[in-house]
This record gives sequence, structure tokens and C-alpha cells, in this order.
Amino acid sequence: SVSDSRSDPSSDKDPSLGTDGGLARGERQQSITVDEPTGGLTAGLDPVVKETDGTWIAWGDGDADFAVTDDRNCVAVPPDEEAYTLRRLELSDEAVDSYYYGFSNRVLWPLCHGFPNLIEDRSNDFEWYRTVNERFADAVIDHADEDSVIWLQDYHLALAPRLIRESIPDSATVAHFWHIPWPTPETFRHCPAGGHVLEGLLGNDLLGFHVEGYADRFLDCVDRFLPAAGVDRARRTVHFDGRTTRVVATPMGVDAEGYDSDARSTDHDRLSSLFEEYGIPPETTLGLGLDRLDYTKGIPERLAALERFFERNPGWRGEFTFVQKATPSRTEIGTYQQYGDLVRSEVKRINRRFETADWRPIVYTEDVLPREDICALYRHADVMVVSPLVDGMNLVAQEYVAASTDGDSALLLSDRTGAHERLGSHALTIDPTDRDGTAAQLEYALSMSAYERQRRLNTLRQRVFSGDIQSWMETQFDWIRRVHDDPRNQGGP
Ligand code: GDG
Repeated sequence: SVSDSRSDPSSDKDPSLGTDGGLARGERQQSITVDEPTGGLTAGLDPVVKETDGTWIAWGDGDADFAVTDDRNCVAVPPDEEAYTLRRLELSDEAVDSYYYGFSNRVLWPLCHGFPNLIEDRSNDFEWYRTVNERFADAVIDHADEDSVIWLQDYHLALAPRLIRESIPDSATVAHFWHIPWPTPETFRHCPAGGHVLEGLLGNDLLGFHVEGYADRFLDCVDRFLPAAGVDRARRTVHFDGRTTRVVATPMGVDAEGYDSDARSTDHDRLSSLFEEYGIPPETTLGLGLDRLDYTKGIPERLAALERFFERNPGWRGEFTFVQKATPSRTEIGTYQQYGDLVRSEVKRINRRFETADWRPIVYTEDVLPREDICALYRHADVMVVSPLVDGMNLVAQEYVAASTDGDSALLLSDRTGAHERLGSHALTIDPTDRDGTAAQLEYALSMSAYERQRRLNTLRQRVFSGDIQSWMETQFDWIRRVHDDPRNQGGP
């Protein structure tokens, strides 16, 4: 499996090694510690790579100095079991700046989320993106044989599939999952080197997106910008350069059982001290927002709706507290710094407007919390507001549902998320830009009968549990198997 180390949804760091490095720098094998991944893609992939005796290729910090490496920078994971091989690619600071903070997150991220005005096309960024993709491809080629299945993750590796395809046997399979939206052709035309991106992705035998709309838009873009490619819409295949790529929509779920059981085992003393630490009144009705601090997540819009809610409902002042946990992300990029400043100043302004001597309407923190605290907050929150302006899937909404074990929770969910396609109107649908509408849905959430809360939550839970991370992995691998068994990629529905 091949992943950019930052593609794990639960963190901007690589949790497979722990955020503190996991493998202690420069120490001997016996001092290695392995942190079990806590959720999401990493936790889902870990057992698969173990079972298949596979190799996991990811980049780490440029200055990482691992104790147990061979000349290819491989390490056995976990060290005492030697279950699989983790191969680390070391990138220089310049490479990280241009590849990760450059083309990946100054071009592809805003482009795919429909913000072409935020694209920063700096010189050399695409060249570095290509160079790092080449390094990933070389590492894969080094390990691949005629029976290999190669599974790439996310938008950091758009060029690698073609480079890999050109150098491995025909019978090996290259698959890729794109975790973020795919834009319309009107937006995609702003992509610097867009033709290379499309051609790169068409090196895959299988290309997965979260929802059908993204898969269709990908085909629209190929149709429009790669005239040499043959798009078969009914089968969702593209014939290009003598090969066929199958495009599928497989919505990603969460470790529902894990969130459920962690929420059930909430330590109430721990919850009380969490409340005390952050100044949350113990008896308050609790609202929750939890996001990376990213301009796609609709945090200022959510704050504006909260302001409107408190304006219209003075009776809730002192009674309802909204906890906004925002994890700083990609802070090297100016747009992210400005976004963080805006969020923090809006929180201050709204708090100043409504706060009393012993209550603040918004409790804001940028602390990274351990999973048990996140689960305790999920379980305890009466209402969660998920309001992205656009989001490939959104795992937080599904985690909240899985951790809502008391049957009395309500979810406000933006209709611009992949998650809305699976949870639909059983959540309380919001248009994140409509502050009055969002405030009204919040009022509704807080006044809903216990029966309606329970009824909605039951359906939400059925959906989240039946489409969990395990079933997503199975669907992925069913598709991969089909394509692998049919190298000409002609079969399927
Ligand atoms: C991308 C796509 C797609 C957050 N703070 C803490 C913490 N988290 C965890 C959450 C959740 C994850 O981070 C965030 O996942 P999301 O899906 O909500 O968002 P992105 O990071 O933007 O993920 C997205 C996803 O990839 C998967 O394909 O759904 O659309 O943008 O798991 O729980 N976890 C802990 N402490 C924190 O403080 N432990």
C-alpha cells in the first residue's frame, strides 16, 4: 500500500508511528514503541497489510533517523512480530514545502474543493510534485512483481499511477482512492498541469471516489480535456493509451463498533475534569463542532449561525454551550493562517457579545485531544454541527452518530458533504451559508421530541454501522480483486 503520510484522516501527522515519532530517534531496536492507529484509514489498512505480508510506503519527516532500517529505509512493523514492511521515504524540507505545502495543498486541495481563486501556482511546485511522485513510483516498482496489488491513497500521488504502470508487469494491479471531491470541468480547467494529473490517474486500473457525483465529474473532465481518451459512461470506464481504468464510487465509513464501545466506556470523572479544564458548565446543554482548521469546513459560517441563534433565543443564553474543537492544519500556508485568525477573532467577538460572569457561549480549543476524550464529547453532546462548504466525505459526522450511545443526540449536517449522501435527511440538513436556516435547525434540534431524536438517530446508526470502515475495505478489495482477475478490465456491471 502506498500513502502520503499526511493522508490519514485522523491527523496531519502519521499516526502509524505516533505523533511523537513513535520510533525513538537514533535508538536501538529494543526501544522502539509502536502506537496502534486509533481509527480511520490507518486502522483499516493495518490488518490488511499484515495479512498480505505487504509493504507500506509513506514519507516521514526529512530528519527522521530510524534505528531499524535496511539500505532501502525499511522497517519491520511491529518490530517483535515483523508482520509487514514499512518503507519510509525521506523528503528534504524543500521537497515537503513544494510537494506537500505546494502543489498538493496550494493547488489540488483548493481546486478539488471548488476554490480556484485560492490556487497558488508557485514556480517549481509542480516539478517537485512530479519528483516526489517519481520517488514513490520507484519505491513501488522496487517491491512489485507480476501478482502485486498496489493501492495508492489520495491527491498527493496523482502522477504515480502512470509511472508505476509503465514499469510493472501487466498482470499487477494499480488502484487508487481519492479522498477529496473531484471538481467540475469549469473548475478543473484552472488546474496547472491538469493534463498530467488526468493522464497520471489513468495509469490506474481502478480509481475510487466517495460518491457518484465525483466519479461522474472525473469522467466529465477526462471527456473534455483528454480527447484521446474513450469514456464509457454506462460502465464508468476510460480507455486511454491501450489500457482501461474503471472508476467507482465507494463511500468511506468509520470504525463504528470502536467509537460505540469507546463512548460507552466513557470515564465520568475524566469527562468532569475535561469540562472543568475548558470551563464548560457541568449541567449545560452541549453543542459540538470538531474539524481541522480548514477553509472548507465552514467554521465562520457555523459561528455566524450560533450568533443568530443566541440573538433569537435569549432563553438559551447561559443554558447552551457550544464547544468548537479546531485542529490547526497546514499552518505554513497563508490562507490557513488567515482563516485561523478569522475564526479566533469571531469566537472572541461573539463571546464578548453574550458571555456572562460564569458562562461563555463558545468554548474554543485548538488542543489535540486523545480519542477517549473525543468519544466522551461525542457521547455527551446534545447536538453536533457539521457545516462544511464542501467535504469529500466527513468522518466526524459518522463518528458522532456511532458514539451517540444514549439515543438523545441530534446531527446538523451540511448538504455539501459526501456524508450527507449516505445519512440524508435523517440528519437535520443545513445549507452552511444560510445562517438563519442553520440557526432555525439548531432551534429545532434542541426542541425536538425525545421520540423524534431517537427515531432519527436509530436510522442514522443503522446507516453508519452497515457502511462502516470494514465494509468499505471489503468493497474496495472486491473491486480490486475483480480488476485483478480481469486484467483487460472488461467485466463488471
Ligand atoms: C479527509 C477529507 C474525508 C480531529 N481532531 C482530533 C481528531 N480528529 C479526527 C476526527 C476524524 C478526523 O480527524 C477528521 O476526518 P474528516 O473526514 O472529518 O476530515 P479531513 O481531515 O478533512 O479528511 C474528508 C476523509 O479525508 C477520509 O476520506 O472524509 O472529506 O477531507 O477522524 O475524529 N482525532 C483525535 N484528536 C483530535 O483532536 N484523536
